[in-house]
Amino acid sequence: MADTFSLQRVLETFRSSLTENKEVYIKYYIAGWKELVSFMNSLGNVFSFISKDVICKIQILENFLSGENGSHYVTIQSMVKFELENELVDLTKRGSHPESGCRTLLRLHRALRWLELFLERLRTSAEDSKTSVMCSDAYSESLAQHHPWLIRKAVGVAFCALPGRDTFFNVMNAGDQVQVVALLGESLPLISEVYQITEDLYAKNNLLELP
Ligand code: 1PW
Repeated sequence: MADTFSLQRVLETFRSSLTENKEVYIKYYIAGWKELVSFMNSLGNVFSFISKDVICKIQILENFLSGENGSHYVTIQSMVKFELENELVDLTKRGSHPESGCRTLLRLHRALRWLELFLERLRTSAEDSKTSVMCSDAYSESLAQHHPWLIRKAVGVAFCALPGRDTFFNVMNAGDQVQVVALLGESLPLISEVYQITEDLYAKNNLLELP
């Protein structure tokens, strides 16, 4: 994992994650998340409880990928097919498969929607906009609906400690604000496409509410 975040690399990993027939490579999906973790880490310690959970989920998926059934975990599509056909997913209550690939990836998938909404707000924000407000608005619209009260509170506290808009733009490491905005404009449709493909796949298989 590189320590210095670069928005350009996020763009590249999400671009690499799409196969020719629009499936999603788990390897690159994870790589994209690793970049985002390094982004969160550069925003300060307040985000460490959030990045810890993401790192843990990345690790679960990496273990599947490098495990004996690794060949079934090449794309999200092949993972869903493999785990469902072999009854490796707890569908209604956590039981014998509490950490399936499907439920683990679903958590990252929901968080990706937050990220997408937040980056879109950042991209179109005015100079005096507050990152904490953009972050929490994006959060309420997406991920918060899947989090219990305690987590929502803790996430809210982390948002309050976020650095300002200028720092965000600097941390993205992609030139001046005009260049960052342009790169965001290029990255967001890709992130959004990966999100939508996953969403449709999960919806089709009734997996959007996995416990
Ligand atoms: C500034 C850009 C940051 C974008 C990264 C977004 C990551 C959001 C992750 C929030 C995690 C909060 C703490 C953990 C909560 C877990 O309970 C939750 N995990 C997630 C990723 O939502 C649900 O996982 P669980 O408990 O069902 O295993």
